[in-house]
Amino acid sequence: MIDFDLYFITDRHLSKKGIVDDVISAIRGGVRIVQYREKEKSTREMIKEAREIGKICKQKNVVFIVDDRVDVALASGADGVHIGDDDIDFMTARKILGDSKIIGVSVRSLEDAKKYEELGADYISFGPIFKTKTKKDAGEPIGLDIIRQAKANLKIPFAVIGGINRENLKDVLNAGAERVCMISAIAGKNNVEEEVRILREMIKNYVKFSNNN
Ligand code: TZP
Ligand code: MG
Repeated sequence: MIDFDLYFITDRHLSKKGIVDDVISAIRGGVRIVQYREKEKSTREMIKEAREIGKICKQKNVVFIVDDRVDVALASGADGVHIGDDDIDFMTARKILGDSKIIGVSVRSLEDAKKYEELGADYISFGPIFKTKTKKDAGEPIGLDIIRQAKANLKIPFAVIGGINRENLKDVLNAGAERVCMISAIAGKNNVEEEVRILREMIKNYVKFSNNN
């Protein structure tokens, strides 16, 4: 079963040094999963970039996921794809990718999470937990309570996303989250490696502490 703590998602608009540099730095800082997220470039450009990032991830044994696009995921040899409501439907993605690839799904409710768990999703991400400027159509924040519900009801791993940063990370960990996705809180930093290291330490220490108590 796929597992990770901090999930880094690329964003070329927020990036200070370019997304390839960010991925290298994030991996140096300790992330074990990277998502290539690109909404505007041509398919050909996406495949080129995804191949470059995928190669870096493979060398370091880091899971590589492509956002939205099953074609780009396949063409770049990615480990899987991450889809939401506006993307290819889950069953079609599974049919194309087969059982060996990872499929993550974005949801806003436990009901949808259960539905995708039953369909065979590998992980779920809930969001936006807080307000976010990164995804314009993310909708209203769903809040922290979903974390308690997910912990009690899901068997597959789940992550949280949306407006999470160094300041409010404690709140999502406190609510029981063990996996956190971040875009701006990492991609917008000058020193991505250092930021990732700090964030991962916070998650590891917190999860260790709460498991001992
Ligand atoms: N899905 C729900 S919120 C979001 C996505 C992709 C954006 C998260 O970005 P940030 O900068 O971590 O708030
Ligand atoms: Mg999507």
